[in-house]
Amino acid sequence: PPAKARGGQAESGGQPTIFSKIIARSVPATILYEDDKCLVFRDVAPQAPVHFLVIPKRPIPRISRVGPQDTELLGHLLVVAARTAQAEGLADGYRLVINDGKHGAQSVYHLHLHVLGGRQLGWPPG
Ligand code: DGP
Repeated sequence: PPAKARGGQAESGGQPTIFSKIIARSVPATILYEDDKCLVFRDVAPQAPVHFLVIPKRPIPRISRVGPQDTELLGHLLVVAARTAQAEGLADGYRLVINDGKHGAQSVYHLHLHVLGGRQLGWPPG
């Protein structure tokens, strides 16, 4: 069956996620970029030849929870995503995805941008 045919996980109430452990380096990841506000690392279950995640260090659980105070941070994540895509050689294009909640098939409740590329992607997504 396609990955995530069962839908996403329910949000579990502000608990730290595996991504907090990746930020703290207590869980290993292949890190592509880091600064004081964000971390970029390869997805452990890549859905394309290039698949990495851009996360804020501050653990916002999901995109539907952001507020006006997050505007600058969200812009920064997009700029870092685009710069890292360029560094990864995705000159023919790529896709940015943010999954939100159950219907969005979100499984980790620490906001993250997926960047997928390196092959022709289909549209619409499942
Ligand atoms: P989402 O379904 O949008 O919440 O995506 C979560 C992504 O996180 C999923 O593509 C797999 C990835 N992921 C989950 N656990 C780990 C991990 O421990 N390490 C890394 N590198 N990626 C992970």
